[in-house]
Amino acid sequence: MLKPVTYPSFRSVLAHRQSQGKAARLVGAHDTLGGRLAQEAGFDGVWASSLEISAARCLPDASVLTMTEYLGSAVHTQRGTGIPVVADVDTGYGNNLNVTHMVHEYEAAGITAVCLEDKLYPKMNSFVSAPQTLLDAETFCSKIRVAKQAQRTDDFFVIARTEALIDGLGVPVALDRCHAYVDAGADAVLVHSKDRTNEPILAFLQQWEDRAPVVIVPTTYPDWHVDDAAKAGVSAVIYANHGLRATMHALRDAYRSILDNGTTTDLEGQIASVGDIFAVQQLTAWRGLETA
Ligand code: SPV
Ligand code: MG
Repeated sequence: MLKPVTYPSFRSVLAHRQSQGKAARLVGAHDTLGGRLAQEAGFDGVWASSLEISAARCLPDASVLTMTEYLGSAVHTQRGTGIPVVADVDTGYGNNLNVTHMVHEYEAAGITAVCLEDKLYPKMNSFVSAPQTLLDAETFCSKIRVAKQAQRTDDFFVIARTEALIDGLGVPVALDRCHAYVDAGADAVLVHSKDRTNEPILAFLQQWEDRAPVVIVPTTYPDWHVDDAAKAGVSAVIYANHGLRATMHALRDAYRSILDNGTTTDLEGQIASVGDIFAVQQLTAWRGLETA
């Protein structure tokens, strides 16, 4: 029987992990296959990463793609995946009007959580050495307020992401902004950092007093064990781009091997079988429809 894939909301998954004293773990993806493999591995959710979605088209993560294109990737991922997608919606694609439209569209399409960041539109990926100028805090609070007003169900979850540390403004500014974002209605905050250690995040957590769940993206401080992060007060950890990076490595190795060896014999044991592909396609169930 082929039924549409069902999935819990991000809010319920986060609450469940919190009740276990654990942090939710999410991994970046840009398509259904990535989402399905994340689910198969046991992740709690999928991050519909703007970096991955744009890189999959060899475009910069710089507000080049449109909301509709990001939405399409997030929705394809969610439709085939039994864990919730958290959509990285960058700056909300413009001003309050764009944010409102974005929430209407994402929620109607079945996405249960979005993450809005406090940079200027158009934004540039946080790891690029380029100006990472922030929107003033009150204007961003206004975006959070309209996002929360626009949602149809109580379940829809809005994460407010501050880039204060990315912009070099320090922990006190990150704290001030996150307090203001929670006052404006944010369901959680994401504190991004490109520091090589977890120190700024730890300093943030020590002063945060658990006001709302804290989400982190430990790309540049990869050695912080998820359980230690949870003990320090982190509610969700996003491994934002590791799937894409693993894919690039694997494809390069496989393509090189084919060209260098002149056959694919060496590769056969290292790549998925065609049967494995049929399995993710649920081919047997689909073929059953031919004679149903
Ligand atoms: C993404 O994965 O698109 C993110 C995280 O927003 S980062 O690339 O670190 O900005
Ligand atoms: Mg992004």
